[in-house]
Amino acid sequence: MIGDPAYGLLDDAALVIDGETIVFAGPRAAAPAYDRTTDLGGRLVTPGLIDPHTHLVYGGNRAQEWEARLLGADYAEIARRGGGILATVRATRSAGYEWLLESAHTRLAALCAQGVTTVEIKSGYGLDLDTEIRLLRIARELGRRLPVDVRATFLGAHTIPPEYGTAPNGYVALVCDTMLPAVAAEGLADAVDVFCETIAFSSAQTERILRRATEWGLRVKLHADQLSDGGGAALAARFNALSADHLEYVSAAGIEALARAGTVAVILPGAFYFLRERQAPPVAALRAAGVPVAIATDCNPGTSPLVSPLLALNFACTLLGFTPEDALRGMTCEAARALDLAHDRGTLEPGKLADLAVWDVDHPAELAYALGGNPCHAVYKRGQRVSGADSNETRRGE
Ligand code: DI6
Ligand code: FE
Repeated sequence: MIGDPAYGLLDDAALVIDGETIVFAGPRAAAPAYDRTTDLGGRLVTPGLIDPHTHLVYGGNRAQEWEARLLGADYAEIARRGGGILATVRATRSAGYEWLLESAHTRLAALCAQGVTTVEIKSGYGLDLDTEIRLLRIARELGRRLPVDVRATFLGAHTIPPEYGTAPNGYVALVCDTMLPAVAAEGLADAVDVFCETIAFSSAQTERILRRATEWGLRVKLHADQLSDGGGAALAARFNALSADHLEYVSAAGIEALARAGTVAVILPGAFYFLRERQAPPVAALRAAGVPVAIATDCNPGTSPLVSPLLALNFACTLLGFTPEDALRGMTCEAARALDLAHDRGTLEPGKLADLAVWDVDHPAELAYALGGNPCHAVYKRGQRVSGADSNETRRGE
């Protein structure tokens, strides 16, 4: 592999791992004593990838809605007619726990196979107390079943369910006074998210929910300014949100507010691609203002049925002006910040978890370059190899 300082890349490097933790990362010649070695055959090693925004627990799929959109139907219009998120809510409510768990397991396993070792999973396709709790329990169960750390986010405020169609504030009250306390009491969520948008929750409703989440000691994040500029970024910043996500329509004032608050911008290139959006999120302006920029798959059935972190990197470069290096940072160190996990993951340095992805590539730009295929050779989670070939093998062709 070619050393490339732009990626902080080292040739002929070694990592020394003690239990779950990296204790040395640097030139092989400088490594401290160790008692067992694994030769990775000169392959590229990166931090395990981090996907900081998914909705991967759901019933059904929306392939026919996608067909209708290809023929000219509009996403917001479909939602107003009771399709969109509500179609998935119907399918999710009627699916059993086991089926939801198994189908989500399959999607998460696909992410893990491409090097993901930490994932955020939102609820939001239940929209009643029992189903939202079921989705969050499934998110936690997935973290026990697969070698991946799961951060669970309560997104009860994804849209107004049909039974509250004419009384949206009644649903906001249910979220604030019944669902949030139940979720918090059971320790089922690490954060709370709201879809702040004309077709979902107004800023006043969003603010009410964020205030209540903060009272319960939960960090917040926001689906902000995706389809219109509703002042979502500034609202997220006011609540010291971990992240503001989407941001296609964020204003200059919103960008300034994010920078001041240190809130991470999570960009979702899969949704931009799949909705065939015209308005790209202002990535250059976010960077110029000093906002950390992360990338996620947004894996969901309506706007981003994407189970490939590497394709998310590719779309970010091809469609949204990321460099391959910025894209990789977006799913490693910046994604760790978006989940408040930068203290123990996202880079390869002493003190961080030994969450590693080992790649069959010559240069890191290849991770974002290829369309399809899977160059992931092995994955280590907390120091243990959880996928890939046995140790001490040499690389093909060498
Ligand atoms: N924004 C999105 O892109 C997803 N949720 C959200 O708040 C879409 C979810 C869906 O269409 O099912
Ligand atoms: Fe989303």
